[in-house]
Amino acid sequence: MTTLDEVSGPGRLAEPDEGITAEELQLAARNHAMPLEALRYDVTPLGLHYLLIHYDIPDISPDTFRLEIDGRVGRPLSLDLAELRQRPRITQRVTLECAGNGRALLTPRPVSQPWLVEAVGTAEWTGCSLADLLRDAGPVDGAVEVVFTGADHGVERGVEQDYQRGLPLAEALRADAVLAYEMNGGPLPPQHGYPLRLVIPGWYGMAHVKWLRQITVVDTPFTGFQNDVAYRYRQEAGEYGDPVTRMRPRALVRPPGFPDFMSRVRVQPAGPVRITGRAWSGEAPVTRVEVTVDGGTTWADATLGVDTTAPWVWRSWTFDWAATPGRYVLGARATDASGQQQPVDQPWNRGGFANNLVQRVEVVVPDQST
Ligand SMILES: Nc1nc2c(c(=O)[nH]1)N[C@H]1C(S)=C(S)[C@@H](COP(=O)(O)O)O[C@H]1N2
Ligand SMILES: [Mo]
Repeated sequence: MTTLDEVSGPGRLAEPDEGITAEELQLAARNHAMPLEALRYDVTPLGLHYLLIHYDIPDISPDTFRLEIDGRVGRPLSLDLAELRQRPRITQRVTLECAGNGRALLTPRPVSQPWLVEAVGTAEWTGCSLADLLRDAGPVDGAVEVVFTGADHGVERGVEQDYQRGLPLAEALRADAVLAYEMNGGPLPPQHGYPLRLVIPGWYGMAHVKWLRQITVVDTPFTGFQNDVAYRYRQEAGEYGDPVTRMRPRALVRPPGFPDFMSRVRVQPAGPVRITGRAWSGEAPVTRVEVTVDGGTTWADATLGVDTTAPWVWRSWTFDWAATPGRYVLGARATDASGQQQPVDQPWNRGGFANNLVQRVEVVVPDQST
């Protein structure tokens, strides 16, 4: 091996009958999803929140850690952890979803982290205000974007890089953008970005840069790999495509009854059963959730919970079902205030992003006569 291209090939689509590869399994074992039964919690307990790490978890010493704020600012800043903690604390409850959620269910399948539907979680993020820090540094006239650099390093499709994402300045100045050093009331764990990460509510996961070490204000749009190459909606390999930004609406059903070990098909005793789940959107608040028990042929409205604290937090819903013996395919679809609704046809793109096709939960209600 003499060039990076030899270890890091181009993105590809699976062949028509190609099963999940050992490389996809390797990624899936590192980056776990949220078990669907955890939809019962308003705030996902640590360890049950999904995880996505492109390279390795970096080794960062809290004693030498510094956050640098530089670029097109009047007063560049350099802060250690104690100085970050001295700033006013803010807490935001935020639902995070990986942009690749749903990828492995696409046909053809883009070969990458093979998510099904459960790459999601909701956490309470505590830290200091990004907007306040940026104001202290003073972006100069002409500043358009802010580039966030992580301490993790790797190679992706032949490009060696630190994990970096650019964000429009107006988004970075939102009052709810957090530089988080705590998760669910405890220290930020290594896998979620210790000691510091960005949380930018409403956006798909890739924007929430972990192991954040540098914030650079720039006066031209950022053209780094994760913005210009990786996270774009494209149909053809050569296309530039549109950027992946906010979460599209999605509802998930908490699978009822109990599972078969291998197939995960649910066994639900006959009788009345309350189906529950969560729904979210990063574009606009969820306004409606409908449930199907016949794989999408017919729909009925669910009852939305009143627990929403912010538009970017998943909302609970319930649906009362009279289960009679038979086989069923349960699913739920969300609609948000912008009028977006989950599709019944797969929204295919080459990267396998934002596949919010309605979930399919197979349920068997056995005959009670034994
Ligand atoms: N530095 C850095 N930040 C990162 C990533 C990464 O690999 N490196 N992965 C991103 C992606 S793709 C997602 S979906 C979220 C996942 O956050 P979580 O692991 O805390 O759930 O982190 C984002 N931030
Ligand atoms: Mo992601």
